[in-house]
Amino acid sequence: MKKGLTRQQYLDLYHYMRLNRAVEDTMVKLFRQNKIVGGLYSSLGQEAISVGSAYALEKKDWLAPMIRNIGALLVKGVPPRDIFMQHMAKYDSPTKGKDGTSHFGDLDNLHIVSPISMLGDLIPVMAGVAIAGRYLGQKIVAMTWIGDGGSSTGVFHEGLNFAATQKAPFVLILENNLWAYSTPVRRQVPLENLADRAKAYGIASYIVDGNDVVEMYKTAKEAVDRARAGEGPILIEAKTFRRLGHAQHDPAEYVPKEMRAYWEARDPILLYEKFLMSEKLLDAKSKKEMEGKIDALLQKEREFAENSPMPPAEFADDCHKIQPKWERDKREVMPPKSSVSAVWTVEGFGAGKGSSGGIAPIHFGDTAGAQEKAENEDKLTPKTPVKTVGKKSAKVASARGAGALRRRSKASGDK
Ligand SMILES: Cc1ncc(C[n+]2csc(CCOP(=O)(O)OP(=O)(O)O)c2C)c(N)n1
Ligand SMILES: [Mg+2]
Repeated sequence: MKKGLTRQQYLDLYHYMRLNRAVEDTMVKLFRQNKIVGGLYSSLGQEAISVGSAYALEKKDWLAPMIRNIGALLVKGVPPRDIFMQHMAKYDSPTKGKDGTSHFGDLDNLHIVSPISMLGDLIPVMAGVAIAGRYLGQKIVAMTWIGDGGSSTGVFHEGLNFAATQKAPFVLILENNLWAYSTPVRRQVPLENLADRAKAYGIASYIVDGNDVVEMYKTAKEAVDRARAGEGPILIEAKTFRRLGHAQHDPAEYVPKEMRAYWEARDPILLYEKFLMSEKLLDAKSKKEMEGKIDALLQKEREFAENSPMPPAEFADDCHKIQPKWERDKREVMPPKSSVSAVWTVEGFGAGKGSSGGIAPIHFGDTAGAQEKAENEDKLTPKTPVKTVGKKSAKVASARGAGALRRRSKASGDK
């Protein structure tokens, strides 16, 4: 086969993209009927990113979606009815109507961390999840998504730097859809490729066509495998386009017509259909069959959601008395119970020299600067111990010290 996946994998990717689009189309109808509580965001034209990247995860792995990642929730196993009910704030929804949009998680079974509205905040959180999994010997990978706009927040940089220093098994998908609200990417970041941000943290990165689901999956799979193998976090920039406005309220008239036309011709589902047909993995009959199945499923799921009651008014009373599920028995999460000991080490830790020339008990001796300093100290320290420092030798030592200081200043370019 052309791109090296199994037949089932090819068809799964197609199924989830179609399901993603159909779920969102249904929600647009619900929104227009005033049945959605709060905003409605769209991933139209970005389905290949959510689906292709989440499909690269194993069941035990963790993800945290953002507003355009309903496809990832579906791949992870969230039933469409939960997505409908959550948006409608129904009592049977995952948050029992206490929250809206896709603000829900499932820590127990599906390993989904609820989205955080503050852009970028999921990065340190998911880096933490990744490290926690390693600590407990679970060999998991954590994944989340961020937009081009979100990649300019402070916490994006703090989070990724933290993940990099901890070598967290973490994959970050940067969906560069060219717009953040009405701000074009070129007006908020002076980079051609946002993947270049990875260089600042010394981590690996990829650039991928976000409208090609197979390339998206293959890239994400490679990144997930590398992160799981201990290579540390990986950043994937997926190039794409936000086909609709920021949310339903935004007609996005600020987007140039030619730009929209260019990307509409590159619809990820239509492109993939062409590929599947040319590879004889799909024909008109099997396509119709799949559409029929999705329609029937969503009709059932929508009916269930619409029939679910709104939460009773009294339920609002204990709105803020949510008991955290993560309050587990301490013994369950402490190291003696885990199958591995902590794996991170600081190379050279404890190997440096103290100011007296002896081995220091605690010293980060792994930086070039510290080594250089230790060598300089070696040169400057007399081989035989000096018992008393006379005026003359003190002058020499201070002159040498000043020389060393000048040399260092020159090397570092200080004026
Ligand atoms: C820290 C922070 N600043 C601003 C916002 C408001 N906000 C929500 S979405 C958004 C635009 C995000 O653009 P981008 O990251 O490119 O994602 P896209 O909407 O294109 O998927 C903004 C400014 C926020 N939620 N968090
Ligand atoms: Mg954007």
